[in-house]
Amino acid sequence: MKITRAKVIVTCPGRNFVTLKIETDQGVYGIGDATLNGRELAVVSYLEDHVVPCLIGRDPRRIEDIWQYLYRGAYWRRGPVTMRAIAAVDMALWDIKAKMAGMPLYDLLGGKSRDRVMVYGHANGRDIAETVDAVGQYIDMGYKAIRAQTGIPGIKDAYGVGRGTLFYEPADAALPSETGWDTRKALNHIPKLFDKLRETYGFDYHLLHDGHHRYTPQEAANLGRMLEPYQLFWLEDCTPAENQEAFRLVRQHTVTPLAVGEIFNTIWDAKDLIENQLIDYIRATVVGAGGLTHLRRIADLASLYQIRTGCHGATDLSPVTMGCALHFDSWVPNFGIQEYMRHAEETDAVFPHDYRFDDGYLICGESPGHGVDIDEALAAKYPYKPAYLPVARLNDGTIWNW
Ligand code: CS2
Ligand code: MG
Repeated sequence: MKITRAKVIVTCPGRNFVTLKIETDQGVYGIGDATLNGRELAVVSYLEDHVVPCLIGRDPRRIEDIWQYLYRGAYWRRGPVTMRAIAAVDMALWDIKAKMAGMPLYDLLGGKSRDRVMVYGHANGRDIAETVDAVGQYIDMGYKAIRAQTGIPGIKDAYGVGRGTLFYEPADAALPSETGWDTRKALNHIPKLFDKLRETYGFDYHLLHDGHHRYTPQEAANLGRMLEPYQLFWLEDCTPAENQEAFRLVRQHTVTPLAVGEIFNTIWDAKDLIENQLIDYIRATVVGAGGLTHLRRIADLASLYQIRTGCHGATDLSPVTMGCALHFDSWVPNFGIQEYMRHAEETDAVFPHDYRFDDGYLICGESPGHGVDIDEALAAKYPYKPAYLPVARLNDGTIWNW
């Protein structure tokens, strides 16, 4: 069996997505996601110019060998562009193998460990009252877990607050828009949001919050401690993780569960965090961390320390990643939760898929493969539109972590 063609499809049905389609001499094809929000075309070139020529003629059944070939063979290991390109190939190859076996992908991974996948949605508002309302709407839709973000008085476009209460799309401008940040104001405001949420809805729902890399370790420890009475499911990205050791200080001072990893590319980004038990949830996902082949390794390492998974699932990961993630989530023994921001209707139409939402859970489809396809004719109607993530500045103009 041979790979005969691999094609990169760029489309913007509401937002930009990069998709890889691998075709074989047996008529079976596979689909992979290669979207890197704000740097999409770098991955397109990496795939078209440097990966596709190496794939033609290879046996698509040799997933592990092709993974190692692309990872070690590049010599320049790791990084978001390389690992997204490898992830796209990996997803497409698992899709092909599962289709050939006539099995849903989870069966090939080892079979289902659960019937349904608990997801969390994003509730946000310009102020506490609006966010409390938005959380209520999610509860009404059946969600058991909700991430809550709010506008903060005195901060221009605080992280996580979108247009309308249910949708949030940060990559909103042809050049990065400028937002503000003020840690003092945030530390004063965020606990009030969770106080109100618990007072309004009680303690039966899981609540989550994303710090989006804004706090120093000491500030993060302080926030974690202040949030303890509200028993969060997790506090995410409380401090940047390039220095994994930074989480030790946070950990020493709070029992609020910690989650990190949406920008991790490999197991090496998480190794110290996991082995030193500095986190509770690992957020690496299929497209970010080298596909299913590599994500499995991260999850297995995490399982030794009772650390559970919480795959990134924002709208900048295409339905292809969501489909793969749901097969992974259905199988992985140490599953925690899956993030689920709903895609726009146009996105869902371009990527026909067989997963579905039901009462706070996503249910993985049963069709052979990962269950997500691309409608190429429809995709062609939505040409690429440059869109960047924002930047953040402190009051004195200093660039901060967005
Ligand atoms: C976020 C994302 O989903 C999350 O937890 O941190 O919204 C993130 O900001 C985007 O994926 C960046 O594109
Ligand atoms: Mg996040």
